[in-house]
Amino acid sequence: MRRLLLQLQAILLLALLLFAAVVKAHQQAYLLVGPSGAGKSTLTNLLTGGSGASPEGDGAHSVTKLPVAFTVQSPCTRSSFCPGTLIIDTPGFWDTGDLSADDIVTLVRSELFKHQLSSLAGVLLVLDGSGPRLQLANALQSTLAMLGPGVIPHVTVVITKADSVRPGGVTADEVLKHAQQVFVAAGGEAHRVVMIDSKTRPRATTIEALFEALPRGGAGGGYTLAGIDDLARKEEQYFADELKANTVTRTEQVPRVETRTVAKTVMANVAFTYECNCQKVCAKRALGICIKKKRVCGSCAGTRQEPRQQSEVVHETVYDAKTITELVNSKEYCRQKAKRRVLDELHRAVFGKRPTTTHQEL
Ligand SMILES: Nc1nc2c(ncn2[C@@H]2O[C@H](COP(=O)(O)OP(=O)(O)OP(=O)(O)O)[C@@H](O)[C@H]2O)c(=O)[nH]1
Ligand SMILES: [Mg+2]
Repeated sequence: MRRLLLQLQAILLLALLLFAAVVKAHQQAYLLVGPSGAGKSTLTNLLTGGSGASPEGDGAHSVTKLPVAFTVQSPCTRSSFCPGTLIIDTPGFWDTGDLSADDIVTLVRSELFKHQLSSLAGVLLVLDGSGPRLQLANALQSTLAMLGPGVIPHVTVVITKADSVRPGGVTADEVLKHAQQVFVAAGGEAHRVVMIDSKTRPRATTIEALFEALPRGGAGGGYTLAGIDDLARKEEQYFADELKANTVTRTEQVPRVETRTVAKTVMANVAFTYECNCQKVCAKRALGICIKKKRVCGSCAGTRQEPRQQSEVVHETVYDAKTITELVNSKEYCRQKAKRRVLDELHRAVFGKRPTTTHQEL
């Protein structure tokens, strides 16, 4: 019975470890960039399965004001994201309000840091395929300026609104072909350009088409944003600071039993003999007269008290001063505080002294 229980425990542990590994494997992030009104937020909602989670606009006004990460909720299939995947929505390239491209990257770093990720599995450059001009070349330039020159292999160009009627009778295929040419000229691969329709096609079909064109951001395959490793280093430094600040030292008297041998003087009864009952008896006679006497005594035994040296084992309670070092708050608390400090620093770097009332919390 005991053995069976142990086996069950081992199986349960293995299953938990497997589950943790699977969840960890799905912890990856995709960044959506592109001009305002292109359909980034619509796509974010489609991918995460959280309809309306990221507010969508009417295409005429810029809506998304800050980069925000959303987590995929829907169950995964062979060709879709799994729960835990992060989709980071961003403001439109040329309509970022008060934020510079650097600010946006700082906030994207902050989102990745919050979710303990150090790289992007892919970047989705979202463009409106219904307009008179795709502006892919410009958008690619902005993407490179924002994320760095090494990002191209990690970019997937997503052309939205495949369903819309284009001016001048241009077909969706022509838009796609043109985009592939521009992307290949910029160093990209043609199969990483995809045209989707988030509105009228079934969600599964759209995700499947998109999924085919995405780079797989598996182990070591992602794009690491410059400066992201510094955040982890900073967190470790702040964690060490917090541990120090939360450590107190006090002295405690700890009792201990000490055993030792001591010399002791005790009075003991000691036996002794002494002369007793002494009398004079005749030792020599001459002519009946005693001419010499001698003293004759008996022997008597007695006891008397005499001092003696004795060793004795004594047990004594003594107190030692012990220095005790302990944390006033848990390690987890220190870790959270260190993370918070890093995030606050990023927040300050972006918003500085500007009023932050309109900004969402980092
Ligand atoms: N017909 C059609 N409309 C779409 C598609 N994708 C997005 N839209 C519409 O395009 C408009 C703009 O979409 P958003 O998702 O808000 O665009 P955005 O890129 O997030 O815009 P900003 O937040 O301003 O940067 C909305 O009215 C969407 O409904 C699509 O595939 N087909
Ligand atoms: Mg948006």
